[in-house]
Amino acid sequence: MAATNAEIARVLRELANLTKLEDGSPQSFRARAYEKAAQAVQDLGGPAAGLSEAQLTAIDGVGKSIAAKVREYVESGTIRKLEELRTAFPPGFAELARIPGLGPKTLAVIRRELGVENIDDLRRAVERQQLRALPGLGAKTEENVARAMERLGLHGKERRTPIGVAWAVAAEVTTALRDVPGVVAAEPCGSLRRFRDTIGDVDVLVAAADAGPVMERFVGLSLASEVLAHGPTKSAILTWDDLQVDLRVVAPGEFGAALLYFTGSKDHNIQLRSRALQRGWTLNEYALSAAETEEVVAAATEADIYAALGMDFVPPELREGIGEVELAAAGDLPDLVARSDLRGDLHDHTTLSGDGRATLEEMATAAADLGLEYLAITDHGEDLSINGVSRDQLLRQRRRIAALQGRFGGLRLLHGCELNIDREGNVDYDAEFRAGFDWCVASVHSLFDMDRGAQTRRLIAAMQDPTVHAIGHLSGRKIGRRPGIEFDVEAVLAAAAQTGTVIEVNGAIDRLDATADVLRRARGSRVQFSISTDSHRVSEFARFEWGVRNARRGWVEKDSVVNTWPRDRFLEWLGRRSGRARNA
Ligand code: DGT
Ligand code: CA
Ligand code: CA
Ligand code: ZN
Repeated sequence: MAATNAEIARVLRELANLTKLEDGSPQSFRARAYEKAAQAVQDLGGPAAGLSEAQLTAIDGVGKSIAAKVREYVESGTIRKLEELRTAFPPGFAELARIPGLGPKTLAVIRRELGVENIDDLRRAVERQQLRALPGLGAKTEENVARAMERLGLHGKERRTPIGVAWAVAAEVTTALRDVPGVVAAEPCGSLRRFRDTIGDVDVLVAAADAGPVMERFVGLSLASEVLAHGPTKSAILTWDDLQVDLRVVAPGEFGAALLYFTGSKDHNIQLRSRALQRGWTLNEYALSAAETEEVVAAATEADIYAALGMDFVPPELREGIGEVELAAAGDLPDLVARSDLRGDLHDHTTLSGDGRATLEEMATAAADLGLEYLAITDHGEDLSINGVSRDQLLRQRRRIAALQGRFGGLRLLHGCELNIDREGNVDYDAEFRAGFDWCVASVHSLFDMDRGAQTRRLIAAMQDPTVHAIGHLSGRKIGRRPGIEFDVEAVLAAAAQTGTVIEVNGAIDRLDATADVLRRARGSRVQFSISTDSHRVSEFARFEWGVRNARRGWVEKDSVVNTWPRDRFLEWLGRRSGRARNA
């Protein structure tokens, strides 16, 4: 099978990360070129593997030398330069670059002077206070590194990987395995299928009569840096990101039982097993069967097993053993939002924001192609230092939107803005100017370290502003890189309900914000949500899937999500809400 675009992009990103180490600079020009090319390949309409070197070079963002490397990868399954870099910087060492404060230069010093090659070495060096003695480091850096390691969950067996990294790995593995002759299904399970925001290891389950060819393909994958186990039906590899992938192959007739078992969670499984026992049955990874006769009651699909246990099907995102089993038995599960329910997107950027990569027309065309009924263009407010937009630019954009209205099938364009919440909870421009927008999202983009009380006051003040319709990415976290702001969740949710401010569920996979934990705490309240992609390029509309999964994990019901509403209902609600704001 030819390499997919995602696989090629993954390889180019690895080259970028290793090149930063080689060049001793996070700003490395060559690394930036690899990153740009990775994005270009990922956004490509057709398969990059089918293109000649000349055709690859013609892609915006792909130069001649990278085009040659892509061809080398497609033809040989690897790249000489990459192999060289992998030898120079083994996976455990490259992973250290994830820790804020440890730039390529510092890492090189730590390696040379202390022999630190991986996270365990680093932890020991920090414990022995060896970092502070090195030239240019000091006690402060050492403390920052220690704190970052703890925050990122980077110690020993507890180490967890951000879901975005694990998701891409699982997609590459399942895509490759589905291509093996005889494979009936290949699905990620475990915490990834439940959509936890960090992943211990990736579990993949395959249904096939003959496991042999699947195993061979798996241990030969180009993303495998090491084969940890290679058995007849069970294998495990380590990726270049130092992430473990467990593979299990089962007979198609047992797939449901195995999927249920390996999806977990452990608590959910334990509760299902005790329900089975009450009925004189046993439930394991092979089947639900009669305890005495071992006659199979159900095994082929998860739905069969739940039905036999007298329960509604429990969506994977709910399987945490926190009440979902009882509710499923009573037929009372929440009516979770689904991807097909979404009819609009309420947080999107264009090239007008410095960080947007698609024009207004390109965004509108893509949204219309997706079948969306409304799209809010929300470029950055002027207070965002690098990417902010002036009043004049916004007024011009408003006129362009008015002129384009009706040109994209049934798509209604809304003119909006992503405002910045300042220290006190004030937002950009002035109230009168803001009242000219159809839709305003207000987000925290600064001052992540203020205390809990100050952050809570700040969020609530922004919600009380009548021109603010929604709060974007509530905590501001970046999974695995930056913790979110701390705030009083109950108070903020109460204010959202009271002011009628929508809480965004941001679908960017490194954000997933509001978090599932916060969303669950809104259960039974009147808080309303939006599931938004925060797209900065056309390909990012695909983030809907992640936003929906995170919302489902947070028990969010369909009707509480305002962008599931048909256009007329949404616009009518928006009109009433904005009218109230004007009279306030
Ligand atoms: P992770 O990898 O830490 O993010 O979390 P999981 O949930 O993926 O856990 P993992 O990889 O250890 O195991 C995958 C699933 O297999 C787990 O969710 C449920 C099932 N499982 C594993 N070990 C046990 C066990 O000892 N008892 C039961 N009932 N189920 C288990
Ligand atoms: Ca796992
Ligand atoms: Ca596992
Ligand atoms: Zn933002």
